[in-house]
Amino acid sequence: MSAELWNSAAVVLETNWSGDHMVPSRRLYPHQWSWDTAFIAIGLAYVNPGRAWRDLRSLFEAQWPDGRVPHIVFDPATAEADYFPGPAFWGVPAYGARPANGSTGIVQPPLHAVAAWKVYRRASAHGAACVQEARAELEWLYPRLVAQQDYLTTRRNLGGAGLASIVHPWESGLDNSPAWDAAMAGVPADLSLLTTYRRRDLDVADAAHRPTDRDYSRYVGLVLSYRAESYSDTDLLSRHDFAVECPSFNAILGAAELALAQIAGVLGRTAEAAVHRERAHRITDAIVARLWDPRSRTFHARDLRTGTLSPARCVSGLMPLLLPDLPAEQVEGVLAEARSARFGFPAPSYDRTAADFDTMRYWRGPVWINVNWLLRRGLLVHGLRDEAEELRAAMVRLVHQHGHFEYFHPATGEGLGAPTFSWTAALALDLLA
Ligand code: 9WN
Repeated sequence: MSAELWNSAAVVLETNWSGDHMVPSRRLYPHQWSWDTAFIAIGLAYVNPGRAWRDLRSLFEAQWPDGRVPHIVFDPATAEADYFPGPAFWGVPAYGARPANGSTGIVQPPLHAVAAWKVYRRASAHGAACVQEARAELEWLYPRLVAQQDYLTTRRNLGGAGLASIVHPWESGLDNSPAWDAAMAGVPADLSLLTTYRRRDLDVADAAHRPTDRDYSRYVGLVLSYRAESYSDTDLLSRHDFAVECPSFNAILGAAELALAQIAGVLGRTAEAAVHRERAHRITDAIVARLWDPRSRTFHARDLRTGTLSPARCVSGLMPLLLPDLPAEQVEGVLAEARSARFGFPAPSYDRTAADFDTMRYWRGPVWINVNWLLRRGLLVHGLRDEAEELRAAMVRLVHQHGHFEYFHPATGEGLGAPTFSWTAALALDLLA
């Protein structure tokens, strides 16, 4: 089974390679996405480390002067009509080394330091030249990764407690998660906006599996609001309708500091390594102080506009397990939540017992491999080897039986969304290795 799965995963990554970057899916997502690039690099490390570095470079070549790494880097060879919202809609000047590429003005979870560290660690399996290349790539990436963290922990520190806020659901990577329902209720839903724009995703995916038009009208409205001030973060809280501290985004932010500490270590930057470890510690403390709910014993998203925690119990609430300093009370709570009837292995994106659990609709129920991969990593961080192995085996079975789909039905395992999806294939390689 594993050779067959390995080969099919390698084929997906070969097919989705576009010269200097990987697309998540040829039809649905024909550009480069930020956190996809991180997951994809983790798999490419096994079959083509040169492309893992190339992909990360292509993304960071589009980094903005303020340090933000855009959530999409557009491919100028792809027509505007092939993805909505495309480069003309975002209206962002092309920054950096690839001037023909536009980008979006929002971000995604900063998993790239974790990915770079994993690609580096794998290099020795490919020989001395590969180790040399990996070290040079780390040198190139390190200051850029630091700038990305600095952007998120300063300009996006909208709540003042040291966590990064997301200002659009797309920034979480968990687009229509119920975690945003309460906060999104305060965002005007102007359905007339969609008469001006055309949802390209509905041409290539089942409408019942995608966010609704109401969601999209809010997504578009939020981009228009951020775009109106050229994506400036100054005074954002007082003039923008969505600002949330997400437990998953911030757990990845903390994990990135720990990966940066490792990277700084191999680059001989000992003093910086200590600073990264200290930052990770502070992020962990802030996540516990601001996002832990002692009644539900899991983490929830905080809406900065109302100061309240979302009542929804989502897979994002399990992600702080990624942090090694997480206190025992929180580790136990999250583990109990993960093992409960609400989740189980592999974990669905939302509480199975919730009245509005939706088996088909994107981040409102289906199983996704990337968040389960992160959950497994969290289990390993806390020495929960049996649980980690159970989850690994469940993920491998799912992908082997149903294919490299974007997401999966949480009861039947049926594949949903894009059928040859890059991060599912890439992470399958890592799960098999
Ligand atoms: C919007 C590319 C991306 C992922 C996200 C996933 C989905 C985009 C969309 O696809 O979002 O960014 O058009 O729905 O939710 O996590 O990065 O794979």
